[in-house]
Amino acid sequence: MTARMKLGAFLWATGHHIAAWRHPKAHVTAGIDIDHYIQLARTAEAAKFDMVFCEDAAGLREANVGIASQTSRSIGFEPISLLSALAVQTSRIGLVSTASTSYNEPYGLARTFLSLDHLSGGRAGWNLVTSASPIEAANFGSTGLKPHADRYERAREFAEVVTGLWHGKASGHDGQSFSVRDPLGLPRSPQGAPVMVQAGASDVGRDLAARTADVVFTAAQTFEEAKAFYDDLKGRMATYGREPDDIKIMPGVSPVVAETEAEAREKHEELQALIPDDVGVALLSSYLSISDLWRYPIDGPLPELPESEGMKSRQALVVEQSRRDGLSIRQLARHFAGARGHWRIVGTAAQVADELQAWFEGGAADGFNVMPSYFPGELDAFATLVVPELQRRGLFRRDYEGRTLREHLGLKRPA
Ligand SMILES: Cc1cc2nc3c(=O)[nH]c(=O)nc-3n(C[C@H](O)[C@@H](O)[C@@H](O)COP(=O)(O)O)c2cc1C
Repeated sequence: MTARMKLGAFLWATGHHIAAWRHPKAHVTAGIDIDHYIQLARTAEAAKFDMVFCEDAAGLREANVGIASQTSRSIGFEPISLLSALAVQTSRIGLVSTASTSYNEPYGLARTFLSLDHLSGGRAGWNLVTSASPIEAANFGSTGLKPHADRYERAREFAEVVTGLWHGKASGHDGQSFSVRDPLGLPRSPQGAPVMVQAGASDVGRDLAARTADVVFTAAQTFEEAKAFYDDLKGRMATYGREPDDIKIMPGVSPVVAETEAEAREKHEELQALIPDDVGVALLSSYLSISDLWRYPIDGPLPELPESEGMKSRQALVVEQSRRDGLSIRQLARHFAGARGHWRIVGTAAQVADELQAWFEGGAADGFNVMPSYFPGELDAFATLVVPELQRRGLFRRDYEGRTLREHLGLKRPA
């Protein structure tokens, strides 16, 4: 049987394009409309996606409230609460939420995700992040963002405690950052343990993924970048006594798809034209971890930057693209605002499927986290145009074979 790609539907209020909320067909208060999310989850489940995926930040995405209020994600539910509601409105699709190791404790988080796993019949996953934003740090004490290495050291111990609790082994943990006495008052998960997802692509982030993750969510702009990341991460697995196939690598992709190429381009141009320059530059600043990018001429090049203590991999991605393509600050801002640093494909279903197939069969991805530009329109377009094309090519399932998220993803059940 041909290998099948994995697909996630990345939910995000009005859409992944930063100006999605200005699109005439977008739903402006989507972030706090449960019916909107139920509709999206059902669309993704009818299309046989492996999972819905939620990001998170326990704080505003942008320090300047005037700018924050002009983005596609100024309001939204806490995602584990949201997924608990979606668990009872769906029956097969996986439910994955981001949660931070910097602003939680492992016992509480292990309990929350294992509860979600039980109440969904074995469909839960945790996307581990260390949280790179100083804005979030300010909501959890006044000491600011912890250094990158310290965040990851805490994350490593955090993951060890959580997986131990899920596997029924970690009571009695007494470590550097955490001390846990009791087991969770819950039986083992219907899928053995919730699925561990990880998003972080720095050197230490990759090591943590190779050690603990079942799935990695990543950002890449080109096949070469994605392939290099894929080979590097799969190559690290042996160090931790794991097989390359024990981890599924899923880059984000934001397709703009239509019946004809001209129509897809027009849709894309329409969205790009809605980005206010100051919003684009603010988003770029956050990826670069500098606060005063607006001081530099917008039609000039990026200034020299110190290495980030925030999200190292995203900073490197932006700098690399600016050098490769010689882009000005304005051009870079527009480019990244479109898909927030992720890969974008504009075209017909066949063109989108060709590109996904090339990454999948070329060994650069095991699947994709699909990031529709605006909801529900672009998720509907992907489900009705691209999914059938992938199915025709034998690249994607026509129906669920299993019931749990682990089964959908083809992951081993932990002992
Ligand atoms: C593809 C991707 C998605 C991410 N999603 C989130 C997120 O939803 N919330 C969050 O706080 N951090 C997110 N992060 C960043 C992590 O919080 C943080 O651990 C960062 O430092 C990891 O990137 P690094 O290993 O490249 O430094 C994401 C990182 C990547 C690469």
